[in-house]
Amino acid sequence: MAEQAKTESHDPDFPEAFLQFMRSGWREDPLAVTPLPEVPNYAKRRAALSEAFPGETLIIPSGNEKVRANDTDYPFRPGSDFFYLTGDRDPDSVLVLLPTGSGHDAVLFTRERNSKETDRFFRDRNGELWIGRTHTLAEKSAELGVDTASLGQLGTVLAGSAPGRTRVLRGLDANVDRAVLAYEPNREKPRDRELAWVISELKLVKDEWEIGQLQAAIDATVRGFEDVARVLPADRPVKERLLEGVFGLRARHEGNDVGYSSIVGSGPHATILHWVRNTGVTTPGELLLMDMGVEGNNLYTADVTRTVPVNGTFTPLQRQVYDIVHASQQAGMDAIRPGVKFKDIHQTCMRVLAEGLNDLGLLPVSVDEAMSENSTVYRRWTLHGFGHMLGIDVHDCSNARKESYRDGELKEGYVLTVEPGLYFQAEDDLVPAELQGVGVRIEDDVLVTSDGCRNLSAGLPRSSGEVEQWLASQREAGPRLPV
Ligand SMILES: [Mn+2]
Repeated sequence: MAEQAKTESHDPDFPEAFLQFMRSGWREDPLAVTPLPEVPNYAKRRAALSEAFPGETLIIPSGNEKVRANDTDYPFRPGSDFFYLTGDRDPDSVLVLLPTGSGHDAVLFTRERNSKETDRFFRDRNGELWIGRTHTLAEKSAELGVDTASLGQLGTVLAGSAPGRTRVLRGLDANVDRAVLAYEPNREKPRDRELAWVISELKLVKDEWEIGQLQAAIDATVRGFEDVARVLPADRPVKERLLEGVFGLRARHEGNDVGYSSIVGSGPHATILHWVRNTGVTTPGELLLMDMGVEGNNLYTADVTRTVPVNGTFTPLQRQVYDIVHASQQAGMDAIRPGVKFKDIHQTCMRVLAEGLNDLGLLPVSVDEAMSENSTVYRRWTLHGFGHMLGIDVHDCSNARKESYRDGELKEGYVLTVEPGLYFQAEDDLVPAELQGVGVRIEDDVLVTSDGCRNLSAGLPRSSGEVEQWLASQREAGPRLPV
């Protein structure tokens, strides 16, 4: 990228003649802004939050850019809760809900433009000459349907906020955290954490618009998996990063990005839950596990995993392991409906896995004993829970209280993953040699409906036979670009 125009050793001087010349002769074209169609959603969410905390000031920051090196930053993504309440994508912004007699006034404090009126236009790293046209406060207000104010005024507002009547979503913006000291007299009812969990719990039930956003991200993810299957050779190795890159192209082209670092695990890498280095190569005869999701343009993400036999056909033992995981996933999906406990879905999935491990002759104790709370030895090979909430975050609603999530009941409108797996580490001497280095996970995204659930990622095959047919037909169709 270009070097930044600020005072650094490699910067050119700014002779007065040059400064004078740069200050004149620019036209100012207005930005055509219209309210985003999703503006009512954000207003509705702010109203729900307002209702939960009458008479209190609520402060929700977007977060700041993080330096990668020198003048290069990591790509910025707004804080998920901030985005959920505003739709604003800029760093440093802060949403403040100020109490009024009847509710709250929402004000979005945000950066002013570095427009052509000041030298920052061409000298500042955030000048518009460097980063392109940004919104005026009025333009941002019109687009997002919320009052805006200059970030420069935020300090006064924060300094005036009353302890005991103010809550901050902490951990996002160190300046905001410092400006508003925590006021937590009651350990049982931590005020700032209560704000975090209330927002998380507001996010549990997805409305029609959100379900549409998730479905679009999942549909793009289905196409991304197809793209990958089409370039995966049956008979020779390719780099895991080729597959990561092909999926990433789909994600950038159709959405905002990938929703999390893609896991492309060939052979024994499939047993490493967070294998994101993707430095290996595929091996015909082995399995390939891919956990990848497109994050859509409104930041809702898919989270899908498929495990495929690289050469096109499962060996009998690979198929046996795969079919156990598939049966576990199906049992979980069959059990999902409103009123069922999240925990019970977990137990349902895990019991099928434990029974499968028993069939494989691996459990050192009976299935019942393995499933008892004081044993759980089966977990050596299952490693993680059956799933999690999905939304703007891949692990959505993570600040929800235990009683409304892990220990709670499912409700209509929840979207969650169902993703059991079996993992036999390469160095596990308690499993036969042919199982060492075998990992299988099948992950789908489901919507809880009034009487069950709907698989939003049904566009991809799940059973072993269907996976083989799908892989064959994708290969037959041949490689394609997203356009
Ligand atoms: Mn997942």
